[in-house]
Amino acid sequence: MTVELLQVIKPTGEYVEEIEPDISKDELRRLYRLMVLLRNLDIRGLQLQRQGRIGFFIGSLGQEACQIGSAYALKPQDWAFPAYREIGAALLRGATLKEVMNQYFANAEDLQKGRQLTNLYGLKSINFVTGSAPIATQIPHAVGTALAAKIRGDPVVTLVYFGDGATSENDFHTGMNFAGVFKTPTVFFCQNNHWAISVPVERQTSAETIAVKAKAYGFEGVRVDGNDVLAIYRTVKEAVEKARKGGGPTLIEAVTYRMGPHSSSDDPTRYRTKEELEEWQRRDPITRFRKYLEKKRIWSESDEKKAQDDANHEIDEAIAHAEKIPRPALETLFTDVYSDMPWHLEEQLRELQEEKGRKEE
Ligand SMILES: Cc1ncc(C[n+]2csc(CCOP(=O)(O)OP(=O)(O)O)c2C)c(N)n1
Ligand SMILES: [Mg+2]
Repeated sequence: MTVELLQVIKPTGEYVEEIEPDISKDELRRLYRLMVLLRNLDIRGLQLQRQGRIGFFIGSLGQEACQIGSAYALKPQDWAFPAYREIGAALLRGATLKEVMNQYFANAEDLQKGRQLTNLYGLKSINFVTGSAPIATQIPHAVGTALAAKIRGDPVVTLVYFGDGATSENDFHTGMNFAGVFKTPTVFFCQNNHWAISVPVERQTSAETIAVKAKAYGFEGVRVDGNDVLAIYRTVKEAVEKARKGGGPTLIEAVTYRMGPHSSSDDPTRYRTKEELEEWQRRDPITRFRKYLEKKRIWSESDEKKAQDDANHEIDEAIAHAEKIPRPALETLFTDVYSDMPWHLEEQLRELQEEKGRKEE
């Protein structure tokens, strides 16, 4: 029952030519630059939180290949259902850094008007559903959307992101079972990053792998090296194409590692060893992809410097903009909830405005 781990790029940067996906040089470079942007954004995001400039941060350090490789396999009409680490997937699908930063600062330009946790971004125009903080709730949503597409005959696939911890939730079972029975066009993308906050993956399941669980639901499960962007792209693309052709769902287990803290409220040194982290740092997905690009002679030292400088410059600009924008207006607590504001919310809004007026006197 063991499912093998698919790898295209070896840790040395060597690659398996027969399974190397067909991506142009410019596109490969673009994907790498996006991974660099995401890495730098992560580092800066945590710093902003530590400096007290934003309230909370949840990053994806070490999971950049998972995000970029998977989202790149989707078409614009497909839908992504993220958990809470998938800002890289949003950027790939067309979110701008400025929009993302407005969300970090929960300012008046934040499309969600401060209602969501940092990085739980969503944007309708890119079919990117707002992030789910309650673990696994997005799984049945993705399956339901896929079923709707199937009934309507729309060539739409849904891709749902979740962690190893989420596989212990009822919603994982509900979604997997429903998808298997109704053969919905859904790709289940589990980022097995070995930890659910402080709970190791060994405590989530005694199954040999997460991928094998698909068998019990009547569909295919595959295991892919989660630090190999090309292996991920290849695997997700196959699953997406199969789903689009009516072949039903696939469960993909991307084996990776959360190199940073669970969130800005977590201290991983309390539950895992330095050695374990160092072992995974040696498997860094960005270093691996860079070695591959260098082997193919399409990446140089000066490209690297430019990618780093551009990323940091873009982040600086987005921060400078977002920090200048004031907080959302008080009324936004009540607006955008119902199309017509009900009487009890009108009453609460009035009370709050009166209270604010009193304080300002
Ligand atoms: C239903 C529910 N239970 C508990 C939590 C608290 N919680 C937040 S993240 C998390 C760990 C989830 O781990 P995993 O699914 O592996 O995702 P990862 O954070 O590793 O990406 C937990 C238990 C929650 N948000 N929702
Ligand atoms: Mg996890």
